[in-house]
Amino acid sequence: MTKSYHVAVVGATGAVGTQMIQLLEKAAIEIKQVTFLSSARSAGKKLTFKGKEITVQEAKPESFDDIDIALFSAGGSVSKQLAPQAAERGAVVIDNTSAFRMAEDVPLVVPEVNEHALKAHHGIIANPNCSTIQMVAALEPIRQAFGLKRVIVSTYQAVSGSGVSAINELKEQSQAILNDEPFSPQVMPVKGDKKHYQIAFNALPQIDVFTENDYTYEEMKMINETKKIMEDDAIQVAATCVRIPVVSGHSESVYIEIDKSGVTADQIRAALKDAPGVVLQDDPANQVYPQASEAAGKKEVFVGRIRADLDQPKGFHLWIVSDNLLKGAAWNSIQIAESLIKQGII
Ligand code: NAP
Ligand code: 3JN
Repeated sequence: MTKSYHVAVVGATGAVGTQMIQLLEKAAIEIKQVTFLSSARSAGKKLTFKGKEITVQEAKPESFDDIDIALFSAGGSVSKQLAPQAAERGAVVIDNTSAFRMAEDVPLVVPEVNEHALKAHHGIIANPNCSTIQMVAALEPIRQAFGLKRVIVSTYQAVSGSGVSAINELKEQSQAILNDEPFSPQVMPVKGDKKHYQIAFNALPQIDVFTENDYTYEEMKMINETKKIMEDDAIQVAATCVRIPVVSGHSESVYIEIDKSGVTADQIRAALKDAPGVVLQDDPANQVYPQASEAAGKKEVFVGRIRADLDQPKGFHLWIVSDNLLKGAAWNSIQIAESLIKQGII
């Protein structure tokens, strides 16, 4: 008999939670019941799932008593407080926040890269940061074929990565500027940081707050998470993360150095051509390359602009684009849930 699952979405009213609910409707998961959780602010709000109205409830430890799979995307502090309680009550938690990503006993999983790591879970599984996910999904086939020594990435990240309030700020600010009206930044670059700057018609080289080494947390997440997912601390990684006035779709300019000598750009393309979850869009003569506006709403990671470095024989440049709320967050979480079921882990 097919097993069926009671699935909870924590942060159901948010930018990521909304995508999770839509993807759950079509997921390869037999769902017997859903529970949608938020803060007290949205408790009582009605959401639709497969045509039925579901009332959002305030997330509390008791909310997880009967839950099989709990998808968390309500921020790190909510996960720190409630994810261990949910796991203790028997749920398998798939957590979208950075709260447990670097914990030794928590698998950090991108199914196309390290699906095997799921077997070692102890109740909590971490979903990586969106910018990391799309990068490692595209680089893993190259690493498998030619080895990977070094990665230098600059990101061009959409505001939806900062939640519903950031999307609203970009739209309202753009309108105000076009109408020649005054505006006052309240959210970007980081809601909780001291200063706020214009995001419309601008580029902000700050995502998340700064750490002691002058990298931001977003940059350090990319660096540390890449090594953990690829299970190789020797890979050299540097990141510069930039917010741009795009609603959906993160873009990344990525420079890599591989281990093997004598590899051509065509061989890199060949390694990516049939890679799972990856779509090659690389035809400069016909101006074909990935764009955020085209990747938005799609689950795949798009790769193009592949070229050999002109000075470093083992160096290559790539342009990697994906929908940050789908493969970068909600879709990767659903894939993890589907993989747990497929592997008989839950
Ligand atoms: P958002 O649009 O601001 O939504 C936040 C959600 O969390 C809302 O549903 C909110 O409910 C809920 N929430 C807030 N405080 C809560 C509390 N105390 N208890 C229960 N629920 C609470 O944010 P988002 O963009 O969806 O992101 C949410 C989190 O997901 C982020 O903080 C981050 O940790 C993670 N995230 C991960 C990635 C990734 O790279 N994998 C990308 C984006 C976000 P109300 O409606 O009641 O306020
Ligand atoms: O800004 C982005 O494009 C991605 C943001 C992700 C994010 C936002 C707030 C808190 C995270 C994350 O997933 O790393 C977190 C967090 O949980 O630390």
